[in-house]
Amino acid sequence: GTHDLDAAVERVAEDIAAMETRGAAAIADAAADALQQQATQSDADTPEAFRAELRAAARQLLETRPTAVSLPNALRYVLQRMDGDSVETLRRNTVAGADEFRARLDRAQTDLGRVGANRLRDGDRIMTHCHSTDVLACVETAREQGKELSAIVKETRPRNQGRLTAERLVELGVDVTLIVDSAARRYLNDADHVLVGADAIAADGSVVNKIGTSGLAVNARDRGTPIVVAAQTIKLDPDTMTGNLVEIETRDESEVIDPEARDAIGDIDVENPAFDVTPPRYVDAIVTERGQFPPESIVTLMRELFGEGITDPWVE
Ligand code: RUB
Repeated sequence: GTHDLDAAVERVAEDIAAMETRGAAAIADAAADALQQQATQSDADTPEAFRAELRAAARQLLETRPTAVSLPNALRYVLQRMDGDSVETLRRNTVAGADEFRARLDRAQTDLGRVGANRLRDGDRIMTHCHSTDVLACVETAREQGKELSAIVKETRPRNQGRLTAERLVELGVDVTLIVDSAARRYLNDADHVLVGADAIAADGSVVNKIGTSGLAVNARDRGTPIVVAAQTIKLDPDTMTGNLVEIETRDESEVIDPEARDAIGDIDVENPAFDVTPPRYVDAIVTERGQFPPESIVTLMRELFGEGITDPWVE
C-alpha cells in the first residue's frame, strides 16, 4: 500500500524541514532522490495509482520549506518525465528523469563555477553570507586556477551557516576571517566582492536569500563593493512572471532565543524570518551556468527556460 512506501519520502521531507538537508541546491537534489526512491519502491498496480503516489510524494516534499524554488523546480522536472502507459514504463522514466535532473544540477554548478571564477582575481578578498554551494563552486574553480583568495565570512545568525562556509573555504585553501553579522559594514572596506547565493530569483531580478543579504547589499553598495549572486537557473521562480510573490519562510522562535531565556525577559514577541529580498538595483551581477546576467535581463532568460505556461504537475 501507499502508506509504508512513503517512508523514504517522509525521511527526506523531515531532513529538509529540520535543515539536516539545507541550501537550495541540496534540497533540490534530495527531492529528486526522494521521488526516485518512491518510484523504485512503488508497488502500485495501475498507472493511475503510480502517478497518484508520485504526486502525493511531491506534495509532501513541497510542504517542507516554502522559499527555495529549486524544490518545486526539481519536482516539476522529474514529474514531467513521468510518462508511459504501464507501471514499469512510468517507473523507468521517473527514475531516469531523477538521474538526469541530478546530473544536470551537478554539471550546472560546475559550469557556474567557471563563470564566477572569471570575476575573481589573484589576491582578491570576498565577503560571504550563509552557506552556498554555488558560491563555493566559484571559489573552487578560482583556486584550481591558482588564484590566492581570502574571505570574510559572516557567521549568519541564528543557524551559523557561516561556520560551514568557513570550514569548506579552509579546505579550499582560502584564508578565512569569521565575523559576527553586525560587523559586516566595517569589513566591507577590505572586501573586493560580496559573493552570495540565492534561494529564489524573481522575474524582476530581485534576489531572495538568507536573512541579512539585503542589508549587506545596501551596505556594500554604499561602500562601492560589487554584489555578485551565484545562482543556477534552477533558482529562477517562473511563478513570479505572472505576478506571484516568493513566500518568505518564518522559522521557530527557539532558533533565536531559548524558551527559558525568553520567559526570563518577560512578555516579548520574537520573529525569525529565514530569508529576505534584495531589490535588483543592489545586485551587480547574477552568475549562472549560462553566463553572467545583469538582474534586469533575468526575465528574458526565464521566458526562454520556462516558456509562458507553468504547470504544477503535483496537483491531484
Ligand atoms: C541557505 C541559503 C543559501 C542558498 C543558496 O539557507 O540561503 O544561500 O540556499 O545555497 P538555509 P546553494 O540554510 O536556510 O537553507 O548555492 O547551495 O543552493
